[in-house]
Amino acid sequence: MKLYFTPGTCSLAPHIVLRELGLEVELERVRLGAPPVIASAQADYRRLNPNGYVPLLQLDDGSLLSEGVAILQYLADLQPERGLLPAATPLQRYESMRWLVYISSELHKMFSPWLFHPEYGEQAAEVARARIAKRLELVEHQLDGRGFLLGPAFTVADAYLFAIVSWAKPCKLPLDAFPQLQAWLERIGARPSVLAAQQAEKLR
Ligand SMILES: N[C@@H](CCC(=O)N[C@@H](CS)C(=O)NCC(=O)O)C(=O)O
Repeated sequence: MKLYFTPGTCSLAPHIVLRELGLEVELERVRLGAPPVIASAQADYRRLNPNGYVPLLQLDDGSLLSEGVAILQYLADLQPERGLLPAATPLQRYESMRWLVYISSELHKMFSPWLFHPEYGEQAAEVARARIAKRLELVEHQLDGRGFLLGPAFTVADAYLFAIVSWAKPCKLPLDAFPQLQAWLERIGARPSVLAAQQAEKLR
C-alpha cells in the first residue's frame, strides 16, 4: 500500500492507523500548492486525485481510495479483530461513523480552510475559532470518564481527532477550557504509533 501524505495534515490520521495495524506502507509525500506535486516524482498529483488533496491510499492492485473517513474505515476493516472501528452492534458502528462525520464536518472543515488561509483574514479566523471551541464542548463531554473517544480502547476516531486537534496550537486556539481533551491529547501523543508517524513525517 502507498499513502500519499503531507506532513502534519489530516493524512496523519491514516498514517497513525497504518502503524497501529503494523501494515507495510510506502509513504509518498505530496507538496500541496498550485499545482500539488508528488515530491519524489515531481509529477502533478492531480493526475491521481483531481481534487488535489491528501490523504490518498493506493492499494497493491493500483486502485485508489480518497477521503480520509473512507480510508480510516477501510483500514480498520482490514483487521476487524483489532477493534479500531467498534461495530459489535449496528448501533455501535453508526456511533463510530457519527464521530468520524462530526470530526470531519464540524472540526476538520472548520480548521481547514479557515485557519490555514490568511487571505480570509483575522475576522474569519476568529469566527472559526469560536465555532471550533463550541464544537469541542461535545468532545470534552464525551471524553469525561472515557479513556478514548469511543470508549475504553483506541479507535480510528482517536487517530483522526488527534490529527485535527493538534492544529489548535499553531492556529492559536486555546484548549484551557478542555482539560479532558488536553489529557487525552497527551495520552494519544505518547502512543508508539503516533510517535513513529510523527517521526516519519519529521514533525518531531
Ligand atoms: N474531504 C477530504 C479533505 C482533505 C483535506 O482537506 N486535506 C487537506 C490537508 S488536511 C489538503 O490536502 N488541502 C489541500 C487542498 O485542499 O488543496 C478528506 O476528508 O479527505
